[in-house]
Amino acid sequence: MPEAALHVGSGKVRELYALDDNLLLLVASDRISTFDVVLPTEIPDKGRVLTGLSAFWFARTRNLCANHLVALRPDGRSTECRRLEMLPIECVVRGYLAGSGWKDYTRTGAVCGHALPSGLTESAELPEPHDENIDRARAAEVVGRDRLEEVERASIDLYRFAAGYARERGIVIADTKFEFGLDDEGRLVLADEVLTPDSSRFWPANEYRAGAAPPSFDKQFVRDYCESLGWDKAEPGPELPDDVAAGTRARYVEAFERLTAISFDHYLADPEVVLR
Ligand code: PZK
Repeated sequence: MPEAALHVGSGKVRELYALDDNLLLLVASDRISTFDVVLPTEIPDKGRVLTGLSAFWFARTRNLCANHLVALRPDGRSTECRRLEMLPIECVVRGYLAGSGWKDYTRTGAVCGHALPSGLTESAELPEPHDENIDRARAAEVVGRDRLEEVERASIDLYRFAAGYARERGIVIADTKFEFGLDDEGRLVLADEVLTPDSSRFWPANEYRAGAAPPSFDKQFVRDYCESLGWDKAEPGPELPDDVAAGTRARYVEAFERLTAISFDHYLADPEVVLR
């Protein structure tokens, strides 16, 4: 817990504190959720992996979009961020037809107001990455048409860059979610955590094929174990055995090392390596 900081918010596995009027501290815990339930067992260093990955992407996408990152703390799990006026929309970009997008498509032939060609299969790569979540008409009412266009452009540019980069390193980023805010001058700023396994769907590229649901890069052991128990996916979730927790930690570390090409031990010794 940071000293002399006001707690201003909680996510499922993260906490947000105010350091002063202009600066927030975002802290990623080692908690893990599956099927929307936070499990009682932590995954050691998961928060550090996600914080390091997010900082890595912020450093590499500064030319595409300004972001809120101010500093990465030596603990490797906390970042100081500029306090913004957040836009009340979530920007989901899908490059592949998976999860709720696939479900919507099978029912309606469209995903959140984007009509798609007929005959697509589960996990099919989409002809164009689509930015969506709430439908666009509603989003335009909330933030204005010009701002929405700016957010869509930024989201798709960020996704294209990251998905291409990850694909060369053996990871498919099937979809991802961005959150944006505005600074004092009304400039668009990328916020929250970005392009992590918690904000995205990561698949191992060598196991990807259209027509099936590929395994999750990070959570597959946890999902398989939970399915093997016949757990009803209601609270409380099950404890994870040591081998499942250790295997899952290894997958997070592997995602970090593949994407950054930096050893995770180096990150732990000096988190700022991801910014250089
Ligand atoms: C902000 N959240 C969601 C994220 C939580 C809650 N830079 C910013 N400025 C102002 N507000 C936010 C941010 C960011 N990021 C983000 N809520 C407010 C959230 C993580 C943990 F508890």
